[in-house]
Amino acid sequence: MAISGPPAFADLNDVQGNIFGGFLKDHQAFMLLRIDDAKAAKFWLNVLARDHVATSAEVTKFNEIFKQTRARRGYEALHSAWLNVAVTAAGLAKIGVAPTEIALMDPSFTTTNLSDHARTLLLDRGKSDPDHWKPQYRGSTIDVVLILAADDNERLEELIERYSEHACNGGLSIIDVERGDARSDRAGHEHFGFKDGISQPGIRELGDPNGLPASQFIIESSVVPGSVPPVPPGYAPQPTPPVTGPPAWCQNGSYMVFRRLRQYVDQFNAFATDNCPAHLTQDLFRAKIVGRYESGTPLATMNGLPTVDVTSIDPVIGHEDVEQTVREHWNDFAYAADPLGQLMPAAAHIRKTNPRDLVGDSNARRILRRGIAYGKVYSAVPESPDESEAADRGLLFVCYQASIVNQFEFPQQAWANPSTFPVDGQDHGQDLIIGQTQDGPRQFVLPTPTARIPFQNIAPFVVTTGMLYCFQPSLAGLQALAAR
Ligand code: N7H
Repeated sequence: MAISGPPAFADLNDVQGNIFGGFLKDHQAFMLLRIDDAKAAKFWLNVLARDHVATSAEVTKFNEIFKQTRARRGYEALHSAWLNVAVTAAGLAKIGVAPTEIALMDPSFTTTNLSDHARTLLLDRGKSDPDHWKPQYRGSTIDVVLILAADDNERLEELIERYSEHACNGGLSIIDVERGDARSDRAGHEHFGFKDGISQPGIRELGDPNGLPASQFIIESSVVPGSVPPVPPGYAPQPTPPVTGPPAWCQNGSYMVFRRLRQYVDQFNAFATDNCPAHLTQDLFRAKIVGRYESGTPLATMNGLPTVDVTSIDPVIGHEDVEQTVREHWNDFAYAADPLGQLMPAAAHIRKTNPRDLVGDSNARRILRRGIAYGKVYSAVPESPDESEAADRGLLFVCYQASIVNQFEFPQQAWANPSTFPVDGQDHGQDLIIGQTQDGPRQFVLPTPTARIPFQNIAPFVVTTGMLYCFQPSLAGLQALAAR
């Protein structure tokens, strides 16, 4: 079999690897670092960019070869480890980027008080209030985030040790290390039990003719001052035009949103059990909340496939023969055929976060999701305390985009949180996975052919315990920053 790589796209050699490649590793670490010595840190950033940072070209090519090799041999023969680096606005200031330059970047990235921003804009309140976040996220001491990824725990531990020393020698100190580990019992599933990472936007430049332009996820061009038109003899020189775009070193970089989201699995299960209407199975009621069954099968008619049987149990579990066909059409659906949400409720998580054909700008809001689970798998009959509901587990939510305001924040703020979205004069409720309200209690409406069943006063199952807005410069961008 011939090994084929992704198509040529010159910038892939400059863009960091997790952005377009996706590390796809079961073990990842986010090292939260503070810059103590700016000069040493710049030297360290330069060394990282030159010798350590994985590029999107490397990661996409590796992922492609990995898949082909696994398909041919039937086992995972190839291994790799990756490193990427991201910087906060505070970190940029510490290495000497002028406030006037930082001010040209995404306005949410440059916010000086992320806690207030999260509280007022994303509605992180109550248990999610920034006052309750892990202490390291409450100040603005985090300057740099190192993202490490490996296939197994031992290799990741080695990387953490190696790069801790590397960072300390480079004038930084370690504030904390967030560990992410894929579920060992159900690969690719998050802690509530659902398969995750199914719907990702395709990228046109990477060979997907229906994909979105790369410029939606990386800063493609920056407008720099200069270019004063030539002045004919005898005329006064023209003033330099104002800078209107991000600084030049932002080119090929991407904004990384990091949200540490704790999941209360027992509360999610209890809500589903206590409220499941008589005409639905548990499986189906849970699927109505997310928009997909645990297996990933959407509650929507996939083009080219018969209508999903929404009266039965998860159609994929126990039906391995249909799995491949269903997988091929997993994202091939729209909502116009189900305007009232009788198949998939309007407030289902995936319908709120990507309303597809329901709104004109849905594609413009899309993000590249790169999160990973953290904590031990929940058990209703725990054999150790870390399997109990009291243990901390959830999702290290990570996404990349060219604009935090227009992409990550917009769907959370305008779609997931308001009960009135989609706008048709009715209340649909919040997205019960991530939706938040001004004053706590949430609601959810389940449309059926005969009635709209409301559920009221629903406490959150997902609680924010920390967050960061970062920028992941390109390799050239890192070197330009280091050279200042
Ligand atoms: Fe979500 N979940 O397990 O219920 N998400 N998500 N998410 N999410 C998706 O299609 C989940 C979170 C999106 O294109 C699936 O890949 C959980 C945040 C978007 O059709 C599942 C948490 C934001 C999509 C989950 C969480 C989003 C999506 C289906 C937190 C952004 C794609 C699998 C603990 C603000 C929608 C898939 C589309 C899918 C879950 C967080 C956004 C199962 C548990 C914070 C855009």
